[in-house]
Amino acid sequence: MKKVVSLVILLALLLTLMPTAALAQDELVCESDVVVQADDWLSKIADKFYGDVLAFTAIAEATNAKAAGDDSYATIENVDIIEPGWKLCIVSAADAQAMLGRELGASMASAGDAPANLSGVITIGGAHALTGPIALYGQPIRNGIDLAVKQINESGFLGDATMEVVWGDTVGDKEQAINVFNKLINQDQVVGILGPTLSNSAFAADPVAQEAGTVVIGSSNTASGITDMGEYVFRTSLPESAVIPNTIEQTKAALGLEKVAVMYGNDDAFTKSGYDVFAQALADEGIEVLATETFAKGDTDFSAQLTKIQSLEPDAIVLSALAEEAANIMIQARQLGIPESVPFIGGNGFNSPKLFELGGEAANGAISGSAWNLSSTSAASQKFVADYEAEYGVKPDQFAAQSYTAAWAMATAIRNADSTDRAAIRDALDALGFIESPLGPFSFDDNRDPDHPPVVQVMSDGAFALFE
Ligand code: 1QQ
Repeated sequence: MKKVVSLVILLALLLTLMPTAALAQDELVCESDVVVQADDWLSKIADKFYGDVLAFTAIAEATNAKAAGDDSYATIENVDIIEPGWKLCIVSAADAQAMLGRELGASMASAGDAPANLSGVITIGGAHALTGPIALYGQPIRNGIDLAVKQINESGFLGDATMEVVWGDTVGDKEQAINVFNKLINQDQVVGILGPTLSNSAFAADPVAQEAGTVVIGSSNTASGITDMGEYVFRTSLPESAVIPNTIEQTKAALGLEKVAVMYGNDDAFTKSGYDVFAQALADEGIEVLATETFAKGDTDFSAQLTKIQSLEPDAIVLSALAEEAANIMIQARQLGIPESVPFIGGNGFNSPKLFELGGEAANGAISGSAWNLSSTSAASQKFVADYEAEYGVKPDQFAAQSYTAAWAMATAIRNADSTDRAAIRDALDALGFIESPLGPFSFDDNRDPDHPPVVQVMSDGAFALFE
């Protein structure tokens, strides 16, 4: 059974069910079409088409009546009825705009009515690694948040109120993260927290927020189990478990991987969790693991592990590491003579342009599972990149895109709650629906994790390109 549905994507409108003027079938010009593959079609389609063709809306009615008909455009009133096997017609953005009668991608968030009860300065906490080695992640994260807050305030998104961030430096250390959380919650009386940078810190500090009934949104915590800490814990960062299986599948298909060596940091929640996910994904793909070597934060000499790996002649080196150790490992591997034809494959830890600054040429060709790529064609992403560059003079990285999204999610929840009550903000965040974001239409799943498809990036001449 194949049905054809015209698709004009504006996922932000999905939940509002657009009133649908029936569109004559011959008026539709499909720029391309896509067959719904699986139940998670929505996020896949969003990833592929969001921005070119914004809005999904029902075009006609009586889908069910037409369900059996092949190749006739159906009108739907409820997107939930779309099933695998349906063929969707993708119309141009211009047509989409004409059909919807408004500009696409103009507003960031699918927020409710303007808030009536908010006033003054609403304080949120920013708890990130602003100094020390982890600041290479923390600084772009801070930039993403500051940019979002500036736009939130300039646009009057919170009505009479403005949003302000009180910053605390976690230094990438879990004890510091606990101190910062305690200060933000008890002394600064923040209504919610954005942070912390590392999963390692999140496992220590998020329980403080959970205990105090204060929302915390991570935007770079990618270890398994983060949101299991409680219903006040959210994240906009795709976990390793959502990026790595896809990375291994794609690199196997493209490079014909049969046997790899694995290295991971065994003293960090993120690098250990990434390792577990890699090990499972490699097993699932039937890729042989020739050796598994470990290291610890701050190590600088990796020659013993790499010499062993070199002798085994792997097709690739799978590396679960933070950027500083990753860069040193790459440099030493190339110095030892492990050729560039043996790429490094990593997870979220690689997703910093600093990998190239620290690793230089040795970082070229590094492949990483990611949530976002700079070249995303979506309107929201391109606007974000342009705004970020105008503000800071450099291009954003994935973590900035995720932190920008987290700040907008927080603001949208405050606006929708029309309250600064911590529990009300949590509930509004839980009920967020979709917001537009650089990551694509963004929503939290039932477990408060992000729900959108991953990408695979490759470091090429100092910048991330899509791995294809
Ligand atoms: C984590 C990570 C790191 C790469 C943070 C930037 O993903 O600690 O979860």
